[in-house]
Order: sequence, then C-alpha cells, then structure tokens
Amino acid sequence: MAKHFFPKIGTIRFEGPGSTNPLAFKHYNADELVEGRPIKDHMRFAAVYWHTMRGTGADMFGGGTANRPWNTGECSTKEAIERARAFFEFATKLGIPFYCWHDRDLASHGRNLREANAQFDAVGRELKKLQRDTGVRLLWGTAQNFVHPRYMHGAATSCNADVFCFAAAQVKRAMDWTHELGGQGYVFWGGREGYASLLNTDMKRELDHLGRFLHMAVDYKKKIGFKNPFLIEPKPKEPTKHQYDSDAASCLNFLREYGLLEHFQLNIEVNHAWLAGKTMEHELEVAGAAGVLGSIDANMGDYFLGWDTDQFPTDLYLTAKTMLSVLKYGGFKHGGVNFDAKVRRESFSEEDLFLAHIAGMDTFARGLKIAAKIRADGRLDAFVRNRYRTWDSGIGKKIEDGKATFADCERHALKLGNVSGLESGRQELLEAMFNEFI
Ligand code: XUL
Ligand code: CO
Repeated sequence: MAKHFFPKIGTIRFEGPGSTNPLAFKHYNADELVEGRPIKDHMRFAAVYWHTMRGTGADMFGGGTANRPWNTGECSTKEAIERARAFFEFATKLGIPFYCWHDRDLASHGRNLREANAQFDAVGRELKKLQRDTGVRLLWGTAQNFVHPRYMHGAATSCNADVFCFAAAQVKRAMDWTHELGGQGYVFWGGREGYASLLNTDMKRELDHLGRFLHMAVDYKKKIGFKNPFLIEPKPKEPTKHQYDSDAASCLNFLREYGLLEHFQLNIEVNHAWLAGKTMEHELEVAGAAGVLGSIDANMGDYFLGWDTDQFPTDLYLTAKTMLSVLKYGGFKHGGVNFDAKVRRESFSEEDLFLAHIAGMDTFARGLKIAAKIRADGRLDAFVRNRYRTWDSGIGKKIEDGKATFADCERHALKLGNVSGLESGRQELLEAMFNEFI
C-alpha cells in the first residue's frame, strides 16, 4: 500500500459559513455558481510545489522549523518521487485542481546538468502518472534559474555566456515537461535578471541578451508545438537591487521594444506589486488594459515589512478588488489563482499547510462573491461611466475618435469661456459603498 503523509487528514469539504471546523471550507463551495459559472472554474486554484513541499521555514536568522517528512535531505530520485506522491496526496485531499513547479524543486541539481536532467525526467514520468490517477493538472511550469551558484550574476542576463547556455538548457527541458504534462502555461520569473550595482553592469547588453533568450524560447515553443501562453511575472527587486521585469508597465515596454508582446501575457503577484509600490489592482489594470492579464500569484505581504513575505492571502479587501479586476477582464482562460504563498515559520506542522490553503481559498471565494455582488449592484460601474460622460458625445467623442485638432479644442474652449459643472470624485462615498459588500 502506498505510504500516506497526511494520515490524520481526510478530504476537506465545504461546510458553509456557520462551520467552526478548521479543516473545512466555509466559503469555497466549488460547484456553486457565481455569474453563471462554478466557483472552481472562476478560481482555477493552484498549489505551488516550492513553498509547499520544499519550504523549511528557514530565514536569515535561523534554520528550518517545519515538519516535512518528505524532505530527507537525500537528494535522491527515490526521495524526489516520494515527495511528488506526498504533494498529490495533499492536493487531492484539499480538492485543489492545479499545481505549479520549478524544475529544481521537483528534482535536485545533481553533480552536473546530465544528472539533474536524469532526475527531472524520472520525476516528470511520475508526475504524469500522478496527474492521471488524481485528475490534478499542471497550471504552469518554470525553470529555477536563480538558486544554483552559477546564477550569481543572473541567468539570461549573466555577464558570462556559458551561464546563458545553462539557463537556456534548463528552460528548454522545463518547457518540454510543461508541454508533456499538459501545462496551461509556462512562466518566466527573472530571479536574478537585474543588477546589484550599475558600476559593473552593461544594462543595454543584458537587456539585449534577455530579449534574445525569450526569442529563442518562442522559437522552441513553436518547434515543440506548445500552444499555451508564455507569461512573465514582474517583480521589482529581491534578490537583486533592481530586476528588469520591475512591474507590469515595464514588462510591457520591454516586450514591445524587443518585438515579443504578441507571445507573452503577465502573471501578476500581489507581494511583487506591493514591492513595486503599487497595489495589486493597479497591476491588474495595467495588464488587463493591455489585454495580457494571464494569471495571478496569490499571496500578500506585511504592511510593516518591506520584503517578499509571501503570506497566504487573508485580506478580504485585497481578494475582492483582485476578483473585481479579474471579472472585469473576462476571468481566467489558461491562468488561475496560484498560491505562491508560504506558511509562517511558527506554523510548522503539516496540518498548517492545509489550514493556510483553506484560509486562502475561502478568502478568495468570498472575494469573488463580493466582487460579483458589486457588479450586480451596478452603482460603482454607473458612477465611473457617468464620470466620463462628456466623452460620449460632442467634442469629447470627436477627440476619442481621433477627429479633433488642437485648433478644434481651442475653438471649443473659447466658446465656453470657462469650465463649469465639474463634479466631486466622491472617493469617500465609494469607499463606504465598497464596505457595504464586505
Ligand atoms: C519569487 C516568485 C517565484 C515565481 C516563479 O518571488 O514569485 O516563485 O512565482 O519562479
Ligand atoms: Co510568484
């Protein structure tokens, strides 16, 4: 009989808002319809392999605290396969339909690339079996091009061309396995694609190399027939002082400049937005307005700590605003809500992994329901539409249609003499209105 890693925990079920059972959903009722679509299809929740299976709770001041019986430290193929089984037991009991991985959390670095590839392939074959047996699917895969010391100066943006080749080799194989496992997308997060000091950095050359790298990835995607989206995940800093994919707008600019925009969408992460000095809804609007809102990494930071704490999202305002943007842009197609989140160092038991995901899933399900109610109510939307009504006809429409000149604008202004009829922005009223739904 297969070994069980979570023998004391059964399948997590929906018990409704009245339940006090910590191991039950209070709001995530998978099949309940919101705006005519089951909640599970709106959310497309995913668990991450890295924090969930490989996180130990270590920080700069102390080692790991977490009970993780599947991490024996052996780095063997046998250990890697057992760990994959533990992960699928976890995902299945939680009813989480998707997952995401980095190549090197699935398998070890080995003594060289050949060994790393062999172990990755063995785990990949096991994942294929586990996916078939459980129905849990791959949301996206990615290459971990930042942990190994060879990536100290970056991967695609390293000053060393050999390192670029190692990074390319890793992405190539990670794409192969993403494709083989039916991945819904493939993500690029530039873990060290940036710099610590401009004194030793040729920024233009590094950006050109990153552009080249991504074009090579696009070529390879076509070659293997992988049809699902490529995504870039913006983050402004950490581990580097400045990362080139700083935020949604700078990613869009980079993709445009290098002729890559048609091949990429964005994967927006809450804590990364905050590190960029932006809100999650700002980043979602930038991506959505450009038609590239692909997926989200769900977590949150701490208002008093300035780094990527990757906490589970338990803030209803955050999830409601996030889902309002997601619904506005038509929901997820290939993407989903991926819990790129880790339990606190003090939450060290295996059970905490379940409790944390339940908290995140319930908070997002509530966020979705709140967002849907705000949309059905219609007052917020009507307010915004009404605020811009001078653009619907007359000179406003002429400008929007590209049919007006500066001279037309001047003639219009001279005729008016002064602007009258400016109206209040009513921010406080709208914030209070938002509160009505929380
Ligand atoms: C790091 C981060 C990554 C990406 C995948 O901050 O978010 O885990 O999501 O490489
Ligand atoms: Co992430």
